[in-house]
Amino acid sequence: MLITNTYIAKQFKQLADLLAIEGDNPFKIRAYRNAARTIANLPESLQTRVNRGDDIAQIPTIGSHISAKIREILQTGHLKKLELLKHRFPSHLTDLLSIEGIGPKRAKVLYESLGIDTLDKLRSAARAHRIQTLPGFSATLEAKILKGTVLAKKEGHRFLYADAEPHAQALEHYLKRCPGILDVVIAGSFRRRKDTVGDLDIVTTSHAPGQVMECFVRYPDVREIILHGDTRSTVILHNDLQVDLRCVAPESFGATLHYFTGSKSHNIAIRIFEKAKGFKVNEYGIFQGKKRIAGATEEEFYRAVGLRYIEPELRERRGEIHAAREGTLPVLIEQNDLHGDLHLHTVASDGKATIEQMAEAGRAQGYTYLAITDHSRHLTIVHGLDGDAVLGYIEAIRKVDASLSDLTLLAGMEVDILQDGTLALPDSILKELDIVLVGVHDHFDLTPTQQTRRILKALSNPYVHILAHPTGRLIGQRAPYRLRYKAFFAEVAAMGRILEINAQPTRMDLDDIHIQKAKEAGIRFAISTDSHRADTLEYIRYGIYQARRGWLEKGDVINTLEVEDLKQVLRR
Ligand code: DGT
Ligand code: CA
Ligand code: CA
Repeated sequence: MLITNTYIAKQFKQLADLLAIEGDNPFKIRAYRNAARTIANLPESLQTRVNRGDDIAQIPTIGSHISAKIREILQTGHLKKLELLKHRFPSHLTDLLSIEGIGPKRAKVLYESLGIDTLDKLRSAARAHRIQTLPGFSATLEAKILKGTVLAKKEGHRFLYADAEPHAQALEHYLKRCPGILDVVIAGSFRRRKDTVGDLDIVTTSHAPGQVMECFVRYPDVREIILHGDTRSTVILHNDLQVDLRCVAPESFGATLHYFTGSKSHNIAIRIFEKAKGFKVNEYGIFQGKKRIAGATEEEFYRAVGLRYIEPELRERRGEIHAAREGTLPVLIEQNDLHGDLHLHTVASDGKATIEQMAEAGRAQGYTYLAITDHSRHLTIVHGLDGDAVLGYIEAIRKVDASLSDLTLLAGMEVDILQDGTLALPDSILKELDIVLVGVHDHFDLTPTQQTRRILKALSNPYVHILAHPTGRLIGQRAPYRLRYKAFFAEVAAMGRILEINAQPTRMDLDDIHIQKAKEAGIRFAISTDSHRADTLEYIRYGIYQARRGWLEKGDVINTLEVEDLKQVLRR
């Protein structure tokens, strides 16, 4: 059993919190709090020291009473005294203490009079104004508590890019019509097209920043104003999304935009790099002494520091600064480069649209080909197709294809990878298909070695082209399954198999980091939407963003090929 100092410190902090809510002796409580702080900051593990025979009672603020308790934690994994207290109070009650304005006494009142024992209940009660009437509370305190709970929620919560996008666009549209405003750009992780965003950071320019602030905080979707300053304000929208807005003079626009686009590590790297040249770089510009050398545009900003312009998606300190200096930055793929979508479902399995409706949607996207790739039947996919049904399904696709002059339909399937790495359909059927995707839909928890072997075995089938949603993650819901990535990518490259970049907003799988690694290993990709409805083919842009964050160029992606060249690749 490995017991860290952080864990021990947490036990003492919880003990102090619960004793305080109970109303125990303040001196005892303070002693536990001090001990928790000391332990959290110790340079060496207490477990190591006790094993070595050190007398830990000699450590300042510890003493014999607390050192006995530390030994108890090291031996049993917990504190009996704390476990008893925990039985008396609901498990999340101490979370209330993390909110500014709530100490143990108030937590006790909230719990005993309103039954509040979680941050969610606290937030609802504050919103319903049920807190201000309690003894020892006021309307002002209630407002402060509400703010605190909203922020606490934000800390632990990130928004899917696709969920934040409509809010960002609506706000941008509103801001562009504010009096006196010149430029409006949504910067931060949103501009870098990260698959999730913590908050929105907006950079604006104006000669009258006060007016811009006034207009911003009056945006109808604002639920709370956290800060209303002269050149900077922060609000929370009704969906809990926080928005920071800054307003600067036009001559600082490029430098400010660069700073708030980030990422933080990209910024830090640029700064170190520039200090060597004797420049001073800050969010308002690049200065030599007092003289501004650059700042109005990002292009000018990069030029002044001796670098090529770096696309926002690359600003993650993953080699982009070196590449910008050497002139080896990638020419990133664009949505117009794509000629088709290679992963679509229809009513033949669990989709909602017919082949014809999907074809119509593909044409609206400007595509020249689509792969229809319904599921094979398996335990987890009840509506999938089995042996005989597949032949009729291929027939149906070919028939629609023959009726279309401007769009080629490829007959494909997404075939389940079974636990042992074999496929849910026999080769005799697979060989009838134009394109075969395989995917994992169960047994997510194999060991990395087993999972790697399982998937590689499936990919070694000569009829297989593409691995769909390669890591199985669902953002915020399911972690990726564990693989031996290095060996896996090397093998996939050697076999010449394609990895999918699945553009469903909750999947975004592969992710940016793995895309970059897989590319370095020599792998090619397909960017597809995995659409189950006709109106989600436009999700393809999320896949493009992810591909760009993974440094992909047009040549790395097979659905940038014209249909005849694609067929060549699939024929192999
Ligand atoms: P997020 O909101 O968690 O999705 O990620 P970002 O990248 O939008 O981060 P955020 O909102 O905390 O800050 C926006 C940008 O401001 C960030 O990308 C870079 C810049 N920035 C923030 N803090 C620092 C800092 O301490 N140093 C430097 N150099 N830049 C910073
Ligand atoms: Ca942000
Ligand atoms: Ca921010």
